[in-house]
Amino acid sequence: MPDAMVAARDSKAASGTAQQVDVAVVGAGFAGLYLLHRLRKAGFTTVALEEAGDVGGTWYWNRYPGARCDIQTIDYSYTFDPELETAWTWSEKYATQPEILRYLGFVADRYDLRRDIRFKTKVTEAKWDEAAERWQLATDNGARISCRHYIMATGCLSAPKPPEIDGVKEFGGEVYFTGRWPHGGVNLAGKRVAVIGTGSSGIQSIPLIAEQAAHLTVFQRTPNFALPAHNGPSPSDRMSLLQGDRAAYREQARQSMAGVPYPQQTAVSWQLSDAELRARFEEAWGKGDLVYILTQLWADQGVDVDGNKLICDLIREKIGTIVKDPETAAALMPHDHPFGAKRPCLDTNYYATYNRPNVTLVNLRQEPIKAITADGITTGKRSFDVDVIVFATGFDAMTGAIRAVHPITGRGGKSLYDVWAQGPQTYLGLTVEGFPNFFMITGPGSPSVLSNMAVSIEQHVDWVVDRLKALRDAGFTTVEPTETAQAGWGQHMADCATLTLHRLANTWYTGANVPGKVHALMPYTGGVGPYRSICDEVTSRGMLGFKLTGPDVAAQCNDGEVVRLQPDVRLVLNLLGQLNLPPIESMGALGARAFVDEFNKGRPAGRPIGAVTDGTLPGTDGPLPYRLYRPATPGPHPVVVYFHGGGWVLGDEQSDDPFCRDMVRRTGMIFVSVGYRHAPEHRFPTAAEDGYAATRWIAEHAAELGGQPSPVLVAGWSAGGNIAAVTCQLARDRGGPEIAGQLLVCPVTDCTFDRPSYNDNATGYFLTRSLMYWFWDLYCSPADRTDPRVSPLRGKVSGLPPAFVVTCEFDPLRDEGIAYADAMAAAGVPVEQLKARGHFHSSFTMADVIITGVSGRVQMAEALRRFAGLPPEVRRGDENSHGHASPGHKIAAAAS
Ligand code: NA7
Repeated sequence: MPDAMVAARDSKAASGTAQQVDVAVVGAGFAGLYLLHRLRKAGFTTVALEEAGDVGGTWYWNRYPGARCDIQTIDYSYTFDPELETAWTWSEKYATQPEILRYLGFVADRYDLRRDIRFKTKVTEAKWDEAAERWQLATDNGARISCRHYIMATGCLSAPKPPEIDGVKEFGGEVYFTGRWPHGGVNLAGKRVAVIGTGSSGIQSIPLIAEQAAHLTVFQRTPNFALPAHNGPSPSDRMSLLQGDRAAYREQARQSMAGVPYPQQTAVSWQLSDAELRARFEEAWGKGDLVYILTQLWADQGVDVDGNKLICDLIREKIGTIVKDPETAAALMPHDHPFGAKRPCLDTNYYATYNRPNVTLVNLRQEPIKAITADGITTGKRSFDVDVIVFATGFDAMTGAIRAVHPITGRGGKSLYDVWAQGPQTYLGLTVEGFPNFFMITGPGSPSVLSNMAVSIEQHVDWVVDRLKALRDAGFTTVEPTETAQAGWGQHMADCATLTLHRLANTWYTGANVPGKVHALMPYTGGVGPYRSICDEVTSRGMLGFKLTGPDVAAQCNDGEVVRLQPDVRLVLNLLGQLNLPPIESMGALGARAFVDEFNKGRPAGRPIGAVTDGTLPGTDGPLPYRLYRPATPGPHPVVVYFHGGGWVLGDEQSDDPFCRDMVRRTGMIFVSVGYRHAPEHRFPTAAEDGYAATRWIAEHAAELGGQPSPVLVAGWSAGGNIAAVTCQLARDRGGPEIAGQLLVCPVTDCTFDRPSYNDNATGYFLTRSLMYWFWDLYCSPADRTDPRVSPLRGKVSGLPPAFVVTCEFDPLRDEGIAYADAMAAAGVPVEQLKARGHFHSSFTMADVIITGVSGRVQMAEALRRFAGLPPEVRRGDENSHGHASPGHKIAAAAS
């Protein structure tokens, strides 16, 4: 039904005076303005409803002293129109609030946007009208609105949080909120001022308030990490990059993780000397750039507590050198969250402000506020008489402006407030199941506040408007995500969250700042570039996860989850895909070995452990090399005989180095990685017999190797898992050695290729079916393949040591691994299985690359320790590496 007809019918049904538009937008900030511009260009009739008296969104309201952006302004700008970019020049590296507001006004004028904005108008209710397939909006100012699509461009930090402190109404002095600062400014000269809150708003305003006030008392609940902004003109290196190739600069931002054009850092902290770590930190500290220091120091800084703690210690050291009073300095040092897990701040003279004689810091952790009285603020220990209280207490972030502002009622009378009672659920952070034709810009589930908002906003707006255009052109009138797609996005969000350290902090990212709010990490942590590619994939796969309907077209629904891989697995596979590598099996054995050597050089070096030594052991036909990995803790340790992967053809005793090191740290055991001989030079049963002979020798010489005497344990990955499994069978049948347990990671266990995982994952997940065929052909003739020394599933599986069997969802070998585990269990062997969702064949051995593999390796290590009769916990012996120990640090125990 054409919109005009619907509109006519609807206006009779609802209100004769309803304003009829295709799309209604709430908000006239960065997102609302760009939406208006794009929608208008796409031929949609629109109206934007804005509570404020003018454009600007958050920059209209946040006028407190010192308010500035903290992403460099050249990056915090619209990029959709190159002419706009050259028509406006920012005066500073970090523009002030008035300048950003002027910019948004300039944009509104340039594109004549104000004519479609109803200012001083608040939506009081939004209701989906099922019959008309339109949203009906009520406002507090002027006509109702009937629209086909309803888009919330309400920002993430626009609903100020109440102060939650008793007695605010009793206070006789002036009260201000940083998020609602009076437009005429406030004269604080000569006054006794209290600031409550030390988030970004507090940290930006405190130095300026201190300059004006007779006395300033800062009430701090949680100290925050703040870095000097070193504001001034835009840095020349960034400017020349931008001006050198503007399009490339902008594109790099769009594909980056945070929406600012910085490359992905690859060096890991444990590869750097203390001097290099410090030099990198000092450089970042000198740059005054939040995104730089959050992403460019070392690759593990945002994903690993140890890598992160190095930065925390260095910042705490800086605070200690700036702030003269040791007690104040100590109170200002954050200890309860990793750097970056809570929004760090950019400041100008923040820490130095505490050296002023007219500034006092009150540590609310030691003396919480009891009440606000007529004269001031009373803590558990004392009273402070003040003339002015400034609440810099933050916002009901992400959901506040959507959930609580006005009732939003979707299909079947469902209220968004209720639907989100247990935390926000969205598809792509843009849409919600049960709420057709409803969109959010930078909603919960989008990269939003963990990114450069300008870049995310443009991406969201472009995606939404392009979709609306395409749907209109195809005759669809409603679009709504499916339950499956939304649940899948929730799962993907959770998977992404396990990668970062955000889970270790109580912040407004998780809703922890609002009493009673459900805790859930709300922004998408998977990065701006990956998010963009996911949105594009949704489109290219026929609006995957959306139901589309229209009066004259058949309904369409390509249901499904857009991301089923773990986020880091997806990134790795995409990178490998972009390399366009020839199939490994086309390289010949020597070429393939050279390729794997080269490939392995690109991995982060394994982590430091106690010692790594190389040696040889006597095999059946001569010496076999081995590499021994020893923990940093005092021995003797249990010994694990390890067999590397590589399809019996590739790899050597060093090729699973990062995995072995990681497992040594987690198990506290010695790993002896055996250099068994390879095909095609040495075909079946050489690898199996070498594996068994090596295990026998290692068990007999365990004490000489610094290990505990027998029993040993065995472990292996892929073809190495095959050798480990075979070794257990041979040891059982040939009179030893005694084996305490077996860890089989994605093992080859059988010679048939007809299980579903071989078909489901035949291509696209690095280990392909064709590569497995090649491995088998090089190692073993068809006549030998049913021999249990290569197909242990065909052998006797009872009487084997306890086993921990790991299989990965996207691995051709998945089903034969499960079959082997099931068969052993059925035969009475104690078996535990880890069926790793979203992982691929190499997930667990790519230690320090596939971070989502950590929990799996933790489980593997615990299993090995159980097999050896040890308690689950392990002292890694390197907690104090780099001399950065911090006893009592809450997150120390949460090492990844
Ligand atoms: P934030 O970052 O949420 O900061 C609010 C601050 O107020 C923070 O230090 C809070 O401590 C503190 N706070 C909140 N409620 C109370 C009560 N009841 N008592 C004492 N202290 C309290 O908001 P901002 O406005 O500073 O910054 C928001 C974002 O804007 C910022 O991250 C940038 O993205 C721009 P807490 O940490 O909760 O213990």
